[in-house]
Amino acid sequence: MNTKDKILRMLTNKKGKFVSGEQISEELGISRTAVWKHMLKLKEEGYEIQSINKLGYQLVNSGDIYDCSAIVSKLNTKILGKRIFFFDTIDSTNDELKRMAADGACEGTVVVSKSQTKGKGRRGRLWQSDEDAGIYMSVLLRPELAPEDVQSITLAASSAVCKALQKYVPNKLGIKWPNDILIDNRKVCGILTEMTAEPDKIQAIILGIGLNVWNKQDQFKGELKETATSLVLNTDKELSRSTLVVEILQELEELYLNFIEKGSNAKFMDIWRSFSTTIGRDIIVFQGDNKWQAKALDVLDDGRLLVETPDGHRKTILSGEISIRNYDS
Ligand code: BT5
Repeated sequence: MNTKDKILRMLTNKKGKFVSGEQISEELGISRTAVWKHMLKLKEEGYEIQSINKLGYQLVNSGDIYDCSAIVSKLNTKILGKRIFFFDTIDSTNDELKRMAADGACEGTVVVSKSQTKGKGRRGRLWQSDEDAGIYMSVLLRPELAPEDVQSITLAASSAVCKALQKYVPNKLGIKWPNDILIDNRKVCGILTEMTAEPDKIQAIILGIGLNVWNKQDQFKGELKETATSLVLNTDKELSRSTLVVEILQELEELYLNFIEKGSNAKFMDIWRSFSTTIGRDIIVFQGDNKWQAKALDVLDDGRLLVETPDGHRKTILSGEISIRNYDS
């Protein structure tokens, strides 16, 4: 962390209170003039900083300043985001992180971009990734897990996102199996989990999260006008993408470490089930060209959906699409 980011962190931690120039200069071992110059730079970047003689400096408002410093200054994690690469634009944060992973990037490396030119969903689908509208980020994980456990990571991620978003849109969030996060049945966030693995061991998981934050309804293209939504359309709380990135990473780290270190997925399975809009519903399952009806009974610990067909047979579904009857079109 450079000196300017350290100062920003001190101000952020004390938001609403003054921090004296003397304290900053002593803690960071720099002159008062240097502190003052860093404050000027932060103000140029858009931070509203009040300075009062004898009291020092106070961060009044950081609005939606979205860059690496804004994230780093708020982040309090052990591994996730210890290395962050922030882009104005990129093809896909997942593809960029995959390239970094192939070059040996460490667990917890995060790629964030303000926009994507080839944002992608599953099976070659597109993810609308307008500049200054959403969060597009990917997290590199290297757990010692078998490849079949990868779906658990998707469940942990959607649980973490819901936990982070809950305070902005209380009682409105739902998760549709396997990876859609919905507000009032419209998609606000999608998660794309990609993996490289040996037959019995995961090498790297690239966990991509796309979250609509500032989109207006008419900014969505084509059918998304009817099916997508964003946070700003559903909350009057103050929104900051850097804060949201931090909150998601912190929630994700807690669930991920609990899973990896204690081998327990109970925590995120409970959260996942509590947000599920799928369990207990009549659904239509789409698998390749096949389409059939079932009732969703539960989600198993490994992420498979347990369903019952109309003739009473129970089956599990590992991948595919579902639509919820009398709910989706
Ligand atoms: C997903 O796929 O929902 C996963 C999306 C992951 C996007 C992130 S952004 C950061 C990282 N880098 C990437 O390149 N990707 C990840 P899927 O379940 O296949 O859903 C894709 C479908 O969602 C599309 O076919 C559209 O119908 C819909 N969709 C596309 N863009 C959307 C948006 N911005 N908001 C809501 N729905 C969208």
